Amino acid sequence: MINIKENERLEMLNHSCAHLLAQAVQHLYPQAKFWVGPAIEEGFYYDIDLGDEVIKEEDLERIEKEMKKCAKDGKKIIRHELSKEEALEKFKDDPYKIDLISRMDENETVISCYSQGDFTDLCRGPHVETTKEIKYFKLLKFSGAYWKGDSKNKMLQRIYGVCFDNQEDLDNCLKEIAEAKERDHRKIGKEQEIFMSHELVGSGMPMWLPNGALIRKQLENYIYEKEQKQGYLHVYTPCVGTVDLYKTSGHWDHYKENMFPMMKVDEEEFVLRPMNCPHHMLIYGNKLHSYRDLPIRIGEFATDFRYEASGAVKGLERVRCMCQNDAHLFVRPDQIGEEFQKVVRLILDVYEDFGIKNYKFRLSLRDPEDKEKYFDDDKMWDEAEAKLREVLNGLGVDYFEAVGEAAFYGPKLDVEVKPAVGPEVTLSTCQLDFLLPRRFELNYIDSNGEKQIPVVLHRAIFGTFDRFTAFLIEETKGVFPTWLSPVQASVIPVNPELHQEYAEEVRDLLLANNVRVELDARNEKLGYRLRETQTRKIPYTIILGDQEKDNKTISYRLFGQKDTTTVSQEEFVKLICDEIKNRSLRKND
Ligand code: TSB
Ligand code: ZN
Repeated sequence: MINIKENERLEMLNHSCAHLLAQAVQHLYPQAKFWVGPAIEEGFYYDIDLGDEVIKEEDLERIEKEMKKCAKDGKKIIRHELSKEEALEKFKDDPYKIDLISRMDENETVISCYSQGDFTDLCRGPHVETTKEIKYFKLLKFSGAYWKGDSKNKMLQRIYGVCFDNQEDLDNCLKEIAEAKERDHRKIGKEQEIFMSHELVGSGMPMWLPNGALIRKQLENYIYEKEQKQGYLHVYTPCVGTVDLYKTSGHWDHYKENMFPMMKVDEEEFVLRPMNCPHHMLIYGNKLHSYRDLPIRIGEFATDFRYEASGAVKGLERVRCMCQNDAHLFVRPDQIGEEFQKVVRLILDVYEDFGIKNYKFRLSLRDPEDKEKYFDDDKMWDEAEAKLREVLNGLGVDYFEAVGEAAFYGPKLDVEVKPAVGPEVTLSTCQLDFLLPRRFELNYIDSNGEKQIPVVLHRAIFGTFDRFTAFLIEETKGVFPTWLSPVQASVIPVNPELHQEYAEEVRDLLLANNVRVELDARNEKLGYRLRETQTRKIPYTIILGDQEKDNKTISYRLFGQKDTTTVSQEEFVKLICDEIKNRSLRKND
């Protein structure tokens, strides 16, 4: 998908198109007041106060028509400069513009406006020369958006659109948007009955349906095996903790706005936990440790609750109740490099197993100026950041650095992926932490019998099962590898009257070999039943007729393919079971 912000001409054109949108809206809704209308990566938007009016789907077309009319007039887009006083006077009836002007920098003595015909907007520019240039555009969607993004403020109407220099580019972009909508995990998740939401459970609280639960269980088994092989110790802990626990960890001071409010039970003050680190710190502290015992890797598939803004929650990707594939690795300072390297290798290994190629490593560092967010120990930060860089360079992986994105307790490596719709999100993460072990007074006994403080690596390979599943749905477009498919094979007797018995024999054989199989002996046409295996994206369709029955063979088709292969029962069982056991990617990928 093209990034409008990376192309100066397109950025200017989209910004001008936002003004054209505002001009059209002003014609159609004389009460309209305008907040801001920037160009964004996907095009542009404008936030508009329409009084009590709420934009509806059919309004977009009407506004678009008016925009075309305004553009045709071919009015020149003219820049005027005003002093701050003049600007305040000119826009005195518009509280939004007054707000913008009064917040402008002291040094900004000249304020610019752009006019096109009967419409003037406060704006830094630049813009195209005439509205005639704004020809190939489309309004895409609308949503509510709180003024300044604050839910205490008024909800404005946000209208999105995109603009290009020619029809072909616009068509391509619209095609990509349509494809992305098809891939959206919320759409596929519904069609394939993976998850559902219900207002009685609450927003950001999806429920995993049997198909989704099955996929999640496979993911759990997969990563559990990998972690066991690397010596992780898995635990179960409660999804609540006391306020004091989170005061000890520092989350109460640094993370409170992301937490659900406190609840009182008897004399104890509880919170739903947003993170599992404090519980794992206590588990480490439950025993004495020698330097020889380290690293100690405590893992958990742990449920967490976070307050995410209602406008931000999204399907399984951004939820308020999530399950992390979490672990905390307690290491000696001399083991940081090796342990961090192991985590990065595990991430690479897992992504390869899933065929995931579209991701970026982001090394998140502190902002040395921000003494409030980050604990104040420059030496520790510098050493930690250098260590992570050294490992990444040693492994030869590509990464970019992001200043100011570190957690309050240390620098981290994040894996960034782009969902079908919306901005990039973090999947895997590995975070170095010098602070929590101190706060929990953790230690180990070194070779001289002295107490030393361990370092902790927080890491989540899948991130959460929720977000990883959302991403996997979009990556695969719902065509999961056989080992993850809720139904792995569908057995279809050509004529149920003649072939049902043999079909049942084949189904039972596969069931006995732990294949998730269904028998479709419904009294429906063969073509109809075959089509259904395709819409349900079932990996193997087994078609059994006279020949198969007489020869005790199996004829199968892979999802998305027309040709049929015939093999013996033994061969088929081996073929499908090997594919499942090896967790192979789809053959036709
Ligand atoms: C890795 N304490 C660490 C842990 O030990 C931690 O909680 N890190 S985190 O805050 O980055 O969260 C871990 C992962 O959870 C993120 O990388 C991201 O993939 C996932 N995640 C975070 N917020 C959400 C959410 N609202 N919905 C779904 N997944 C989320
Ligand atoms: Zn943690």
